[in-house]
Amino acid sequence: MEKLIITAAICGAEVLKEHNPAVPYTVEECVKEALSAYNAGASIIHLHVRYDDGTPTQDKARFKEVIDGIKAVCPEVIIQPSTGGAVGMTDDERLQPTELRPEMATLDCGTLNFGGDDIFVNTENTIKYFGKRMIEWGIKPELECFDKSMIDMVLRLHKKGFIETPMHFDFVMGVNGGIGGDLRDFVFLRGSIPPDATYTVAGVGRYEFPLAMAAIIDGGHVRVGFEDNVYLAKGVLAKSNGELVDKVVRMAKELGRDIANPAEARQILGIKQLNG
Ligand code: KMH
Ligand code: ZN
Repeated sequence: MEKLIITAAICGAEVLKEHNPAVPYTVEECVKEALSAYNAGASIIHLHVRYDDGTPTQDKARFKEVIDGIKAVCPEVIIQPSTGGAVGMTDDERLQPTELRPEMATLDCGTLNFGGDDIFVNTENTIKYFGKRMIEWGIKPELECFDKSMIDMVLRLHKKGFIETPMHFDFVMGVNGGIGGDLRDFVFLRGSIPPDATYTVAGVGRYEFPLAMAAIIDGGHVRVGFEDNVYLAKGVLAKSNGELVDKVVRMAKELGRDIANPAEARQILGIKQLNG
């Protein structure tokens, strides 16, 4: 079976130190968390950035500071900035980190309720705009799908030339407003992507490790990290993103699945252009 790519979503835009004091805000904290995840076996860092007080930002300069810091300590890791940012940001605000020409970036593939009164807006035109930018600039999109309808959107926009193959999906499962995180939901999404596509699964909260297990068995890939879940086990806060990655590595080892390093991850995902 293909080696397992582990993505660490180290920070997110919504999770706070109140949820887990190890959630990183400062540049130094982000670098430390990225390094802990990389040392544990992550080959991709999915990156949001914050100001020092925890406020999420898509500011290009802040991204550059954090990316430079991460590259100084683990130069080979793949850095995947978010273009989702936080609810309420404009398209151009969200796209700022793509100006740094990263190898990868997320591309959110539909609109959904996002807890309480929030709506995470990704209109068809937004997705086309982001998709076109990523093709032009040689950035591999991670196609974030929070529901089955978003996979259908991807397949339609691929036919229209806004998304290229080979496609790499991220099933984000268990967000209030998106698809749930049960095994039947996973099987439904997994069976809805083209045979030559790759995927990673990001289970939110209590779904993180059961869905990781399903993807390990299925030959898919796994995302973990504070953005999705702050617990190592029920009632036990993770001390670092590295602890969450390490748990996935242990699960994979038990099941006989080897872990991909960043060079192997690039090969599996068909990342040709070493941007950034
Ligand atoms: N923070 C969410 C509203 C992404 O990174 O592209 C969006 C998000 C998706 O986290
Ligand atoms: Zn994100």
